[in-house]
Amino acid sequence: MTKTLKCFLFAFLFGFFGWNTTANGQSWFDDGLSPAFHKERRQALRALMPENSVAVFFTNPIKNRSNDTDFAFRPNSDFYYLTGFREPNAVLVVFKSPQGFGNGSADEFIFVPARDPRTEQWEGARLGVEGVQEKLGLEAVFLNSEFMKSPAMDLSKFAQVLSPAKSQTEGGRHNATLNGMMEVFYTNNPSPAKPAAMALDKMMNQLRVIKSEEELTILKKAIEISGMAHIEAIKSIQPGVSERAIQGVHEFVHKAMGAEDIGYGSIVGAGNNSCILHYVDNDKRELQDGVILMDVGAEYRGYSGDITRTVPVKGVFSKEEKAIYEIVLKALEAGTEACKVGEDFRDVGLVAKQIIDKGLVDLGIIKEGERHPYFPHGIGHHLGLDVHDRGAYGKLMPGMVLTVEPGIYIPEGSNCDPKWWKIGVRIEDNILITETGNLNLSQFVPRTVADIEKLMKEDGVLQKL
Ligand SMILES: [Mn+2]
Repeated sequence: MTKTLKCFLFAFLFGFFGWNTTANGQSWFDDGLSPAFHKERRQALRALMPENSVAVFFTNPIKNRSNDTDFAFRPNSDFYYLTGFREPNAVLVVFKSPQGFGNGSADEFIFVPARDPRTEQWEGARLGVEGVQEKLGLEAVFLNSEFMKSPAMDLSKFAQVLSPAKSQTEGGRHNATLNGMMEVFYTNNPSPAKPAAMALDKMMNQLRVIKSEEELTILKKAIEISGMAHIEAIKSIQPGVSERAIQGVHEFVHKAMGAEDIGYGSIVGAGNNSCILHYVDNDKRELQDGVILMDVGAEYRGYSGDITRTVPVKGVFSKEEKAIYEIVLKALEAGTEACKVGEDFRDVGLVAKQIIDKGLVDLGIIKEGERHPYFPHGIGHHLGLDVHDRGAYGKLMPGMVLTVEPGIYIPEGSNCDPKWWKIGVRIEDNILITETGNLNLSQFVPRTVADIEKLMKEDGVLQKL
């Protein structure tokens, strides 16, 4: 939209309808985590912080997509976890112990954007200072324009200023070059806005790795939606379909069931594309045969599901596809079984790898003891606000939610009989560790050969259009 058009529309809409202050839900979720949850988590963080320290969290930057339009904003997960606030340009400051300011004292400050009719007309309602106090329960709330002016923001008196690694704030490893340039810039042009960077990673890992009942309720909903989408997609697959249409079925079900977003770029790859681990182009059309691998999850109130199913385009597995599939399924079942309190997650990976290695030897795809490239990734990861969630990988504890996702990928040109080429199979479930064992939260999505072939006989939403 051009600036001129924007100005015209603004004048038009503002002139006729005035300023509507009804919140559109962008600022916070009224059915997400509760203010009490966020408050308790800030208290838990405080308990882990060293004496005379302060922790500073910036939410995510806004990323430009094209000319004057931006990517949809998503808050930084740590920031959201501690506050529930979903607007950009915000800073949270958590003190180990209360700090005096004005006539009182507080052990945490939050700095947020000001309310502004012009901006809200375009981008939706903001909470502002009063809104954050009322809806999110934070008490010491200031405008972000006050951040560096506030006398209490002189952080030099603290023994430690904790803040996330700069690369995390700015968007991860793919921004390494940009971040490096910014680092050089900030070194040569010291900015008072940049506190000494010390990673809060370990503390946040410890807090976020165990899910509370309140989080589990939301995470289970995200997984339920993701699973329902898989079932509808599996039913919709038949010869002639495109990867994109199947992606659309997943994301349609997500939206229809109330998910606000996808948890990560949807992966829908058929034939040789099933062998590309993070394939997100999804642009192959007129699928006729082979397998189609779908690694797709919905994001619901910030939490992501992460389910993978691999099914035959024709509705029936070929002999070779079935042979590979059965090995991966066996590895999934053994890996899931091994997910118990006190077990080491790395051992879960070894259990699955041994089954895959033996299966490949039995089929003559590799020789005994041969190193091979057909299972190149880890067995799984923590799942939560981030699809690859925070947390160390060691002994399993109750309240952890992890994925188990073995796979075998044999791309065209591999060093084996060409009859195995273009078969990529991954099966992924979401596992909650309990006191007595585990709960497979994506159990309801069919995964055996028989159950998948049976489900594929049904019509899906694509056939009903
Ligand atoms: Mn995964």
